[in-house]
Amino acid sequence: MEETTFIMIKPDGIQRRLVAPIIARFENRGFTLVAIKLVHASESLIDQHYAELTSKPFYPGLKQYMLSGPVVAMVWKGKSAAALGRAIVGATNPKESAPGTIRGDYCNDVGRNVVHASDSVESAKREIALWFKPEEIAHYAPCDLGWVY
Ligand code: RTP
Ligand code: MG
Repeated sequence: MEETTFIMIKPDGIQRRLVAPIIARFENRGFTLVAIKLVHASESLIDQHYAELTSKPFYPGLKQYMLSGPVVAMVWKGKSAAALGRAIVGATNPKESAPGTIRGDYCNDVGRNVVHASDSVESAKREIALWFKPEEIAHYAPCDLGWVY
């Protein structure tokens, strides 16, 4: 089913010049970019984004990492975008992130894992509303020649 998901390139992804390769993976998989911006997040935005994790022992380090530089916030649209977005990003634990996934190709530390993907359709809706105003989401039909995706 056609869905949207929230994908974010974390500060280390930008510092490591991985913006274009990460975007390419979503384009290559046939997803359509409908929103994108570079944001240096506020503390409150990160607290809201990771609201479920604020009591975890690793949260202070996670927050410091997420505030250490700008991030690229994006909304991607396509079939099963939330589930496939997670598959493209790969597992949280570096020992389980398979080669071929973004994390499996670029990361070996859970605390420096380059990219975020919404973990469900419901999380995607919440995160998109948190990071984007409705008018920042583009509504357009990708050129469909009948044989591209
Ligand atoms: P994300 O939300 O960033 O896409 O990551 P995720 O779903 O794969 O993992 P989640 O459980 O939501 O955790 C969010 C981020 O917190 C950091 N983390 N550190 N044990 C640890 O030190 C630990 N566990 C999680 C990671 O940066 C993870 O992406
Ligand atoms: Mg998560």
